[in-house]
Amino acid sequence: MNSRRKFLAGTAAGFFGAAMVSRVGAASLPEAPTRENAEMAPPLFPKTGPQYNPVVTLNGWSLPWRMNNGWKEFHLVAEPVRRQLAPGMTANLWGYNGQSPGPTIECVQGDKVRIFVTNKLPEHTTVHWHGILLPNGMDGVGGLTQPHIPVGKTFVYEFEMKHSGTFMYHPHADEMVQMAMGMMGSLIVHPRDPGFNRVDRDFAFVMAAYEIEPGAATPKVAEMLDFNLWTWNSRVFPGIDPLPVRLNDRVRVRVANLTMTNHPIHIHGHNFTVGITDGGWVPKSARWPETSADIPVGAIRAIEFVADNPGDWAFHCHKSHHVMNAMGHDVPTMIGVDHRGVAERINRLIPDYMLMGERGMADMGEMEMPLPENTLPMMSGSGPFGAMEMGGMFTVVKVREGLARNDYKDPGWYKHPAGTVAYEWKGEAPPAQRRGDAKGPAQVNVRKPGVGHKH
Ligand SMILES: [Cu+2]
Repeated sequence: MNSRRKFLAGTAAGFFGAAMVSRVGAASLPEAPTRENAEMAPPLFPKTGPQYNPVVTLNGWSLPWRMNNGWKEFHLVAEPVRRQLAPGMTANLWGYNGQSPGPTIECVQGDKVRIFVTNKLPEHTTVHWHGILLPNGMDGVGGLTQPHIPVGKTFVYEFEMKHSGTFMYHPHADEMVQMAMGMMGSLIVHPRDPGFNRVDRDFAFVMAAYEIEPGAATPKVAEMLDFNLWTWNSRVFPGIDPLPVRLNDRVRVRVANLTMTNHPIHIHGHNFTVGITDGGWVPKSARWPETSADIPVGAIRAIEFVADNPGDWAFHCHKSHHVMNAMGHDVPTMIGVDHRGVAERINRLIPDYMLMGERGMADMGEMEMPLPENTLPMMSGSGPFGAMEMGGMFTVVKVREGLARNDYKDPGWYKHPAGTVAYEWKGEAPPAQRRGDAKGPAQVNVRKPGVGHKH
């Protein structure tokens, strides 16, 4: 993280003009820390103000803040960013403070927050605080509750965090374009009592979908349904960090959905309950066990479980097309079709042409196919047993004994105790018995149905 001092100095004339920041004065505009990479930052423990148990943002970070006369002050800068979706592909997005999504904002119930928003986009914007109970004029709906933030200007939002939970922020200005470009972030309000529903590891991410044609870098913002990159915090597998957790930790994963479709988020080897929605905490008596939680569009669910089963557990969206990268959907099914020689003949005309295999598509997980610049294989990632044939909204929860309390480093692949891995049957296969084999062709008696049910 480096500071934005250069930017502040370079634009001082336009930036510290009379119209902005009236209440607090230009001199007290807080720094806007920025970040250039997609590495998962360690939890940001509070140095001042009420204590809380911070979250860890998947491939992201939390925005530092400062206290000013009882107000917690943050500074978001809306701006074009470059985001690596996974090694091999970088997208031109819009985001906040150097990255898309923007940094996670963490505060505590009862906090008075003041959020400065500077607009460095090529068009106007606003910020809406999704799920927060606040005064109408702070709600961030351009034209309805405030004038839009013009290019180059800074607006100030001030409100008290009345209830704890999991929320998000995103523009309510040219929404289709600005959200399709990646403008969003998590907003966490911790309970006043740090012991309330406490967990040992608390993760957060926002889901976004992009349509970026192979070889391009800027999303097609007019796309409504046919996206080819399904992301968690604007990353796709194998670019999404694993979630390392200590055996028997209480774990929470807060998932916000800003795509155009629902995502059934599924975990292996454990069951969970939904502990929070964007409306608040779910009472314990109203929770039931699940292994998939469907997260509707524009909604948030925080799942909670005890990580009592050691291993590397798949954690993914259960829509099979959402665990693929950059795939075209107009590929014909070739299973069972003998098309030997066809691909070779087409290849003479279109050198990189490839057909779906007649045995399925699994071969593509291993194949080293030449790809255009700046795109990702549809199925990729390799594990200790070979190709994982995944992409998109997929990662691994790594449950391990003996991790240190705040150790979020990847512990590597799970070492299975002897005799606990599925194995090949090497005995003799019994001869296949077919129905009727013993007596020759089966006899079929057909009887015409009569009137009524007697016959
Ligand atoms: Cu999905």
